[in-house]
Amino acid sequence: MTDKRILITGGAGFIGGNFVARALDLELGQVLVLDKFTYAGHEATLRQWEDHLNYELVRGDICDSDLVANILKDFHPTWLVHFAAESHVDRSIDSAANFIQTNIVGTFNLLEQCLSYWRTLDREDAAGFRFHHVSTDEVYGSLGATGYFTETTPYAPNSPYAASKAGSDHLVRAYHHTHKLPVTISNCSNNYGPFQFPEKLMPLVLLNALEGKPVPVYGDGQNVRDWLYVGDHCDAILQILAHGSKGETYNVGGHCEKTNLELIYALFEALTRHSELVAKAGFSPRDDYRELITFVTDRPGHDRRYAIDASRIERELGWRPATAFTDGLDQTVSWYLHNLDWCREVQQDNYERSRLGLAAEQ
Ligand code: NAD
Ligand code: TDX
Repeated sequence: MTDKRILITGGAGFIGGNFVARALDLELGQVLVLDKFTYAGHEATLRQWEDHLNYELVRGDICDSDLVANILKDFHPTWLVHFAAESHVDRSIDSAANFIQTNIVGTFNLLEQCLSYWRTLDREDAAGFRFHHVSTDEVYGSLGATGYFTETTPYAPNSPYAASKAGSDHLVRAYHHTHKLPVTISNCSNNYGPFQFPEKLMPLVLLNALEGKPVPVYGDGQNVRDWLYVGDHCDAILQILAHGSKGETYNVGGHCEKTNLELIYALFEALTRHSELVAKAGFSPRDDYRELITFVTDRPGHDRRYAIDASRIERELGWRPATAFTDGLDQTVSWYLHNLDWCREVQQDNYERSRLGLAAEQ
């Protein structure tokens, strides 16, 4: 057990929820989650920790200055790990206001409050404090058939989501450059694994395939993403927090480029490997899941290819993705098949919200 005090924003979401589990399993210290529980935040993700002595939860908005200031004063964090965001590209195309509010204004508010807090710390605590900002490869825009995003690739965000994340990255960088606030930033590729809300490609395909529903493929299905198992992303963040240089950015990726169709076919193969479990869960295993594929209208402005050059974090911090793609897929398929109650609960929660007209608000 170490003595870290870790404030985690967005800990009820996909990657944040996995990070909470990592921090508690590794007994890093005390964990406090600050989450607004939007449609993407789920009690079911954090329920297992409710009685854990090293875990606390505050429901609230990162845009609320008084709340954030009070949490910082009372909890006295050594690390703040900032996951909270609106994260789904399609939603940012439908309506971008929440993305600007949470991703830009919310990050600005956290920085302002952290700066005030950090200035009250004694020399040793101030030197040890870290604000880690979790960002995305989407800020770099789209690649052609060749090349990789490095930490010096110029920003060229194409979706309102990517633009809002780019804005937040610039603010974080500026608070270090101007005020010397000890920040680090990671720009990571597409994550997959347990607790991902089924609006994102991987869990959506999985659940639709199990239920025999159409699997929607945008455009020609040839867009390329670089896939990383979520646990490996959490480990990269921990390495950066422990050993990264203040004010620096680290690209994180899986060396695992797949077209969307390749990814979907690989998922179907994983489902076939798990046929027994599929049947046990009450679904009919299919001979050929490919017949479910349905090509639909492309996402407007759909980035063609993302691929990360992660050589900096590998060279300087010794991090490498530890989970082979097939192993990660098997773990993910198995997790969803063993956690269908989680899927039903988060889908029901989302259904209730849209019925009550909350989706546009939160
Ligand atoms: P997610 O949508 O699953 O979870 C976001 C969480 O933030 C939810 O729990 C939500 O309730 C919370 N939240 C939203 N607005 C809030 C607010 N105003 N105040 C407090 N809490 C709020 O997101 P994710 O996929 O886990 O992504 C986490 C972070 O990682 C995001 O910043 C995202 O940009 C980044 N990222 C994601 C991926 C990916 O593949 N999912 C890849 C690279 C980077
Ligand atoms: O139904 C679908 N059909 C489809 O073809 C969905 C939901 C997606 N797609 C395509 C669009 C993308 O090319 O699959 C690819 C992956 O889509 P998403 O799961 O929506 O992820 P993406 O848009 O790549 O963004 C993700 O990775 C980077 C996360 O949602 C972001 O938060 C992260 O920053």
